[in-house]
Amino acid sequence: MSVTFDPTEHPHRRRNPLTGEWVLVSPHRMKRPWQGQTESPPPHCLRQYDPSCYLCPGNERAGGLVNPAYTHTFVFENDFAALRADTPAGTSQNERFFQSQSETGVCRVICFSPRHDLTLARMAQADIRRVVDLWAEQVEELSQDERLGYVQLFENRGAMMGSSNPHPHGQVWATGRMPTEAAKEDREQRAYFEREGTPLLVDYLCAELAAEERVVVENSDWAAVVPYWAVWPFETLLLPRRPCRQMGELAAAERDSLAGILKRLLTLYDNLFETSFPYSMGWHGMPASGGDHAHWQLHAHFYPPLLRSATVRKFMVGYEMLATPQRDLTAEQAAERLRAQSEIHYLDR
Ligand code: H2U
Ligand code: ZN
Repeated sequence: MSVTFDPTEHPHRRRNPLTGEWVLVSPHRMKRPWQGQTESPPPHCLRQYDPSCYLCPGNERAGGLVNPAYTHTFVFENDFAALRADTPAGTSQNERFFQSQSETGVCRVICFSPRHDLTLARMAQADIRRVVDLWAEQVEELSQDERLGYVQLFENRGAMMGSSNPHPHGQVWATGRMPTEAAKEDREQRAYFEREGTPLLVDYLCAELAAEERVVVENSDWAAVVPYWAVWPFETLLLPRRPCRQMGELAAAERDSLAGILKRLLTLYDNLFETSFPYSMGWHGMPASGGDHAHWQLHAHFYPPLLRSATVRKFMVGYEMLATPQRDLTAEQAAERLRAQSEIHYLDR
């Protein structure tokens, strides 16, 4: 006897329309026991100023330069930059097995606050707004440089995600060529736009707002959803409601409401396991050069590794590395868990 397919019960796969890739969802599997590795939670009670921190105001960095006594945000060229603006052009594209292309670029570090002990979640909304402005400025400035084709803003938050320092900071890397993830999204968004005449993610957000079940937070300009095709347990996608290709196109009111929704989303994250929630996040927007990019819709991805608690993370190993990403908790369940959290930060209660 065959039973009918029920995506809340039965294993299935879901397609990510931004990349064309699939994720395997196994909803029946959440109760499996865990006797593997647990992580140490991040330290509580950091000092507001740490004399040994290379990002705190007035301190010396590894390269010997001294940070100014900055009072809000601060950007500097990465002292150990992975890319250089003066890399000579060259390729070995005729090689069958040993292809290489020179890559030009710029790497900067962005301090979000002079306060060593804060995170974006715990900063005042007006101070998060300054970070939004700085992100937009960096993208605008680097996009002017004709050697640069794509500007990637990101933040590694927490030691679990490889962040080198708890001081609130992110990075910007700009490259001559489109990086892998942006290139996939460019391809899929372009194909959708050519077919439908509207940006993929504008239509997608309309569908999510109508469905409601994966929406985590929303305001007049923005919404965050656990995307239907999420791979990480509590992954979210943050989207503007109106068509907007890049951060520089955001009006003042949209920057304020972005700061507001970021604070709310990150507070839900921290409250979920009552820990400073680790994640890698980053912005994807239209490339820096060539064409009107009407198919592009600005968005931020949040990829947090935690699965069950502050100390049990999801490992992307085995089947994920060799076959396809897999998840147990469904996107709908994850969104419901996040929505159920208080919007008051657990450290402020
Ligand atoms: P994380 O975002 O992974 O924490 O990286 C911080 C960056 O800061 C890292 O790329 C740079 C590192 O190269 N850095 C400096 O530029 N100067 C320093 O004094 C230490 C770290
Ligand atoms: Zn610091």
